[in-house]
Amino acid sequence: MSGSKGARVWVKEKEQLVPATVNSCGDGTLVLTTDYGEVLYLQQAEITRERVYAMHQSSIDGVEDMSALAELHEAAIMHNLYQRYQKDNIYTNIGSILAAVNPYKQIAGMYGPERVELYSKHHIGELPPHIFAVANECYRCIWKRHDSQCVLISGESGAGKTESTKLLLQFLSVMSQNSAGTAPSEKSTRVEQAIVQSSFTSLKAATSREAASSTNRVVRQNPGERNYHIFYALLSGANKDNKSLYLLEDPPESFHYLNQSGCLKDKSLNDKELYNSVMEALKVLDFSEEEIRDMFKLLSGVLQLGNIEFMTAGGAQITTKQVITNASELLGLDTFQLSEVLTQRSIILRGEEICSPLTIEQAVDSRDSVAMALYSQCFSWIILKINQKIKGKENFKSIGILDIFGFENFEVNRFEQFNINYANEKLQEYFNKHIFSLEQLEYNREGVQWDAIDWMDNAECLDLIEKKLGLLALVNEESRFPKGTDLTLLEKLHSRHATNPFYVKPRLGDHQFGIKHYAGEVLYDGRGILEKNRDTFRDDILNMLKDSRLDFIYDLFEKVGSRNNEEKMGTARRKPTVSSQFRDSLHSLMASLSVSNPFFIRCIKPNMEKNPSIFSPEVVLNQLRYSGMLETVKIRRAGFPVRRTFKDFAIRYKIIQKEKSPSSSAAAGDDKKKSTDLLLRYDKTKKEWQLGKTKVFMKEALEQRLEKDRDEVRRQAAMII
Ligand code: AOV
Repeated sequence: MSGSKGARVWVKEKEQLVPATVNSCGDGTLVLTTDYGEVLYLQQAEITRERVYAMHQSSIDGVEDMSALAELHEAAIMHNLYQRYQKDNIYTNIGSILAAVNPYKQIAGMYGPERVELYSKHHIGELPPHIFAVANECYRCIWKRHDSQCVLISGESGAGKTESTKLLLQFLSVMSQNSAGTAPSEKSTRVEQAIVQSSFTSLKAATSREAASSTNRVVRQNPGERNYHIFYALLSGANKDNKSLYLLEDPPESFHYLNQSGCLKDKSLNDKELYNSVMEALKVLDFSEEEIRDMFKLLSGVLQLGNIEFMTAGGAQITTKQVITNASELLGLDTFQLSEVLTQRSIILRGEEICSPLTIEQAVDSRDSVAMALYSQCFSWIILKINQKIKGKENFKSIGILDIFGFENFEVNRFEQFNINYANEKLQEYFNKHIFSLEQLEYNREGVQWDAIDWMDNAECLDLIEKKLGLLALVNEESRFPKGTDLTLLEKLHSRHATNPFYVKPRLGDHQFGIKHYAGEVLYDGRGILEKNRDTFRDDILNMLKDSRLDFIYDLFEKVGSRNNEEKMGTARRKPTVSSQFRDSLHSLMASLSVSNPFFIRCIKPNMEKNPSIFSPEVVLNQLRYSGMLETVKIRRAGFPVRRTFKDFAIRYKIIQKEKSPSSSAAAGDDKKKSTDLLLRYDKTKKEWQLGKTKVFMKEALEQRLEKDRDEVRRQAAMII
C-alpha cells in the first residue's frame, strides 16, 4: 500500500472507518494520526487491506455531490461533510437532496442579495450546492411541471430547520418581486402566493413550532429557550395605548411564563421588527383589526394567567387578586368563576355537582392547562384562517414547506416522543417511497436495466404502529376503557406483539415497551400515556371558557367536545383521542404530499454544544444513519433520476435539436426517434441515459447540460427578437 509519509488512508478502529494520515512507515510499524487526533501504531501483522487502505482522490479532495464519491461508506460521506464544513461549505448535494450542516455562525456573503441573484440565474448543479439552488429549482418546477411542490426539511432540534425555511422564503419572495414588473398574466398569482408565504414566515416565527406537540412551551421552557416569539414581539412592539389596553405595561421579566428560563432575548431577532412584520402579515392575510385585537388580548390574558399564584389554606387559594382580575378582564371571564375553576374541581355525578379542593400543584396545573388551551385553540384558528385565504382558487399550485421535528430518543421517552417518532416514521416512508420504490417500479415498468439495491423498508414498523390491533389501536382502546391503566395497557401490548420483530419487550423495566424504528430502537415509558391520550381537559374548565363574554373566545371553544356530554350520548360520537387526531392529521398531510413534487433538505447538527468549530463524528454519524442518506447516495448513483416522456422531451428540446443540426429534417420521425438522435449527440456511450417504453431516463448531469443549452438558445432567440 501507499505507505509514504503524508499519505491519506482509511483505518478501521473499533469497527469504524476513520480518516488518517501516515506519519511514518518503517521497521514494520505503521504510525498513523487519525483526523480526530489519535495516534495509532500498527504492527506488520495488523497491516491488512481490511484494516488500512489508501484513500481515494475524490475523498481527499472532497466533492460537491456525494454521488461523485468513489468510496461509498458512512465514513466517506461523513468525511466529505467534515472537509466541506471546515471550509465553510455547509451545503452538500446528494443527488437532488441537500444536506446542510449547521455552521452556528454567520458566514459572510452567504445569503446576500447577490447570491440570490446568482442562484436565480443558474440551474441546479451549475453552482456549488446551496439552499438557494433548491429554492430556485423548486420555483422553476412549479412552472415546468405544473404541479405543487413541497420542500421537506428535517433534522434534530436546533439543526437549522427554521433557518432553512426562512432562507427558502427569502429567495422565493425576491423571485416573485422580480417577476412582478415584467408580469404576464400568470405571474400575478405567483406574486400573491409569495407574499402570503413570506407573511406566513413572520407568523410562523411568531407563533409556531409544531404547535400541537409543543404547546406546553407556553407555560414551561427549557433553560436557555424562549417562549413563543410573539409574546416578546408584542411586549416590545405594541404602542402605549395598546400596552395599557392589553395590560402589558410591565417588562417581560415580570411575567412568569417568560422569565423561568432566564432567556428573554434572542440574539438573532429584533422583537420590535418582528412585531411590525407580524402586523403587516396579518393585514396581508386579511385579519380584521378586531380579530387582531382579540388575538392580542388572548395572548396578554395568557401572560396574566401565568402570574396567578396560590397558597394553601384548606386547599389552594389565590393570592394574587389583581392578577386574576386582569386575566378575567382580558379573557372576558367571570373572576369568581375563574378562581373557582382554578382552585377546585367540580364533577357532575348522577346529576349532582360535587366539588373537591385542589392542592397547590393541581391548581398550578389547571392554570397552565387553561393557558395552553387558549394558546393552542388560537393557533389552530390562525392556521384555519390562513388556509382559507390561500386555498379556494382553482388550479392553485403551491410551494409547501414542511419543517418537521426530527426523530427523538431521550433518556426517558414519553407519549410526545411516540407521536413525533411515528410522524418521522411516516415521513421516512414517504421519502423511501419517493426515492426508492417509485424508482424501482418505474424502471421495471419501463423495462430499463438497472441493478436493484436493498433498501430500508419501514413498512413493517409502521404496520406495528398503525394497522389493525397495532400499538395505536391498543392505546386508543385502552384509553376508552374506563378501568384501563398504564399497566393493563402494557400487558396488552406485550401479549399482542411480543413476537413482532419490530416490537421490543424489555427484560428490565416493567413499565416500558420499545419499537425498532428505522432510525434505531427506542424504549417508551408507558406511564402517563393513557392520561395524555385521553386529553383530560376538565369539563368545568371548558364550560367556563365557553361562558366568556368575548365572542372570540367563545367561538374558539364552541366546537370543542365535552367528554361528559358525549359519554351521555353513548358511543356514537366520542371525543377523539389525542393520538387518533394526530394520526388523522398525519394521514391528511401524507395525502397532500403524495400529489406534490418533493425536495428534501436534511439539516445536520455538527455538535451538541452549538459550537461553530466542532465537528463531532459520533453526533453526525447518528444523524446520517437516521436520515437514510447512505442508501440515497447508492440508489441515486445507480439509477437515472431524471425522466421525461418522449413527447415531453421532444417538445422541450426541440429548439436545441434544430440548433445542433439545422440541415436534418427534424420534422420527420416520431418523438422517440427525435429524442434518441438528440441524446446520442450528447452522449454516444449511452452511459448517461436509457430509453424506456415511454420515457427517456437520464442522469442529472446530462439533464443539466441539455437545460443549459436550451436556455442559451432561448436567450439568443430573445435577443434577436
Ligand atoms: P431548528 O429549527 O432545527 O430547531 P434553527 O433553525 O432554529 O433550528 O437553528 C438553530 C440555530 O442555529 C439558529 O438560531 C442559528 O443560530 C443557527 N443556524 C442554523 N442554520 C444556520 C445557517 N444556515 N447559518 C447560520 N446559522 C445557522 V427546533 O425548530 O428547535 O426543532 O424547535
